[in-house]
Amino acid sequence: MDSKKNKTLDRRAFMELSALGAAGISLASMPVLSACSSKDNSKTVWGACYHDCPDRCSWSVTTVNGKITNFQANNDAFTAGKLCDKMETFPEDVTFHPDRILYPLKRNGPKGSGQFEKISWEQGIREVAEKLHTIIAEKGGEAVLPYSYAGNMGLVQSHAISGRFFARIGASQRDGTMCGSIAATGVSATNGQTTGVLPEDIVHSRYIVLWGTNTKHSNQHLWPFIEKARNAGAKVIVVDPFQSKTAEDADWHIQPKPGTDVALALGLMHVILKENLQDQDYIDNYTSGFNELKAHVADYDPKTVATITGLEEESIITFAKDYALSAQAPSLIRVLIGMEHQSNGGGAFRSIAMLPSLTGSWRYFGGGLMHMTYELFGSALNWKAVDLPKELQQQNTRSINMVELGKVLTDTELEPGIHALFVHSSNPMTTTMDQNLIKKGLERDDLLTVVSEHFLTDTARYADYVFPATTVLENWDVLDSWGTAYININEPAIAPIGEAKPNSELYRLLAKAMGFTDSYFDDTDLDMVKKTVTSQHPYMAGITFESLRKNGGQRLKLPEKWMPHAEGNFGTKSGKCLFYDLSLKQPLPDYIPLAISEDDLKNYPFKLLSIKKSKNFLNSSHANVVRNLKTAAYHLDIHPEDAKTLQISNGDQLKVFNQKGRVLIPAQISKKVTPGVVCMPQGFWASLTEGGSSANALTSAKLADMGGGPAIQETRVNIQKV
Ligand SMILES: Nc1nc2c(c(=O)[nH]1)N[C@H]1C(S)=C(S)[C@@H](COP(=O)(O)OP(=O)(O)OC[C@H]3O[C@@H](n4cnc5c(=O)[nH]c(N)nc54)[C@H](O)[C@@H]3O)O[C@H]1N2
Ligand SMILES: Nc1nc2c(c(=O)[nH]1)N[C@H]1C(S)=C(S)[C@@H](COP(=O)(O)OP(=O)(O)OC[C@H]3O[C@@H](n4cnc5c(=O)[nH]c(N)nc54)[C@H](O)[C@@H]3O)O[C@H]1N2
Ligand code: SF4
Ligand SMILES: [Mo]
Repeated sequence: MDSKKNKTLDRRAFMELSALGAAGISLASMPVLSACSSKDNSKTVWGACYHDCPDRCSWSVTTVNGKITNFQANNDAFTAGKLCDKMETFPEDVTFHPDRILYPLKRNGPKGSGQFEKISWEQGIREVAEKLHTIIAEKGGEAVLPYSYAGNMGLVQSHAISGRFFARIGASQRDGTMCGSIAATGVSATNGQTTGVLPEDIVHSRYIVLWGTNTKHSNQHLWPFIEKARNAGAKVIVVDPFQSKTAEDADWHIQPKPGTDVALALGLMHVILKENLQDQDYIDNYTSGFNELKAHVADYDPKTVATITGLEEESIITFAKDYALSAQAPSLIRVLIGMEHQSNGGGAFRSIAMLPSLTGSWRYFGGGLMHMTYELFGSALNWKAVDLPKELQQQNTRSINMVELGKVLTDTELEPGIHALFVHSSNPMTTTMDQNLIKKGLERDDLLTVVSEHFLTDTARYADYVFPATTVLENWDVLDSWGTAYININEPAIAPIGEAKPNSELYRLLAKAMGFTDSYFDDTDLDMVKKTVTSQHPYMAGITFESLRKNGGQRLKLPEKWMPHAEGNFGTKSGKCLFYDLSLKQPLPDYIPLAISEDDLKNYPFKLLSIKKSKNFLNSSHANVVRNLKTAAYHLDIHPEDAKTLQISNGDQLKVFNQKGRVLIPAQISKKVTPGVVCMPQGFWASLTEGGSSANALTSAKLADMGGGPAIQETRVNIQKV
């Protein structure tokens, strides 16, 4: 991949020419000042990973005379003394990376060219505020679209001040549907909540189904707990259309066709009920709609399900029986997010969530369903500190689904159209669907694009103004978690590098320049951190700002044996698990095949999975680190039968294309996919790939059945050798 290297060099050369190369300083020689020092000028602070990762690791950072001398994983039960490979070298890879943006930039070449000049913060803020005033006066506040997402999950830096700023100007609201919305809506339709078994308790499970989740990549700190269960005799089953690293290490890899999980789950129910393996007492006491479900799954016999899923009838029957007979062992299903991005994604999560109530595995410690944990923090924290103040809560401005960014930026009928786009903590040119349409939008001369970033990402290259953001080592924050029960604060270890400022400060400065004097812009980051963790909720017993600052992250004080549904107590209105819900468009989950025209089937015969295959990327973050690029699997997995038909050999350069765009990528012939399915990694920056486009050049803004999220994996493509 020489071209990749050259492009990196080009960008570096540009940075140096623009006098930005001064950032190229090694970790050891970085002359930064710490906020406060002890006698020997050394200090250690606690921090936590800001990524959109279920593990939410924590660490300590030691500095001597303001230089980082140690960056170390916490030894708590979950982080267990080890960060993932991508984060172990975080200071070098991100904070001190030579390409890091350290000064405000103003575009001085065509949009997308990556040509910028250095400007002062004063000039940048003044000019952006002036332009914003004009746009709001002429088009209205809704002509402004804020676009931030999963790049930084800290409660302060993700939304606290930026949220107030955009509400204050009456901007359009960004509906954050891209990750987890389908899954959470699906599971909640059944259980009324997503929180089930807690991650550590998987050690008590003895039949573990990792359904559509690549634990060894995406949830790495759960794996040691699974190993522990395994050592005690647990079986691990992975259900995934792709042979992931996790599937390779499983006792059984069940490989259905993508998007058919709802049929598989209903098929398991069919067998369980036919064999009378259900826990009728649990069903009678704690669920509703059993009779309707029973009648419904009668249609999902193993033969029908085998046809839909591509699995053997025998496998479906064995899976159903093993799962049901292990209910007391107990059995646990672990779901996460990746499987949601299908047109039947919500239905899949909804139906899978019914299985533990059918078998009664919730009654046993370590049994049931494991999903997300963010609800634990919902009442525990003092959210008022970071959310909108009362006077801004009645926002009635329009909401724009973030998946449709390309569409709204190019929609000439939209009233008002989008005339200002503010991006922070996201890289939509790489991570959002329909890359070419987004590019077309970002190329508009009448669009003001403002990006706050660490790097000149694919998105930042299209900005009119780029503001340098601090990294997690340079700012305060508080981090809840969607995958653990730990709460963390993050204390800055070093002063901001160059002229970088926290996201919060960017929006405070903009608010001031816009003439806003509202007191809610005066809350400092530290104030907000302190207030957020100051709470009388029982889960926060013994947890204070001081204790977190002294000891690092703490686990919420939850009841000792967390068995949320041992006796029902579902989060639904009735408190019951809902097998059947008349209030939903589909009262029962059903497999609804996607309508595809004969022509499309013929022209685009392959189904494309574009997933988080590169262990050392976090979506598009860390994807500019040369070491990570070298080890990343940039190839298209294609089954030997398909390769034979297309006369493709290993390593052949391919053009993968459809109506939305095309991607150039080498072939890797492998049985990791089944015939008719191909798989490429997501997260690669288009500007660093040969051909200048990456996975989302092929995806569309098509939505799934629930939650308003994208059916990313419902993408069809054709393939040619180039
Ligand atoms: N290393 C690394 N870790 C990450 C991330 C990363 O980019 N890199 N991203 C983080 C983020 S943002 C998230 S949301 C989580 C996601 O965590 P996961 O949900 O575990 O991750 P994914 O890799 O998106 O999806 C997992 C698996 O779902 C499979 N899958 C796709 N379609 C289907 C289907 O129809 N049925 C079934 N059964 N399986 C299907 C994929 O093949 C993939 O192997 O990971 C987080 N952790
Ligand atoms: N094809 C395909 N597309 C996908 C997915 C998929 O599986 N397949 N997965 C989807 C999922 S689950 C997710 S969560 C999204 C994630 O998509 P994004 O939200 O775009 O996440 P990242 O790619 O991690 O980009 C985050 C950017 O934020 C920047 N950043 C980090 N911290 C800060 C900060 O403090 N301040 C500022 N200003 N910037 C910061 C980083 O440098 C990085 O460039 O991608 C989605 N896109
Ligand atoms: S990305 Fe995930 S596994 Fe890696 S350090 Fe952060 S929280 Fe831990
Ligand atoms: Mo995500």
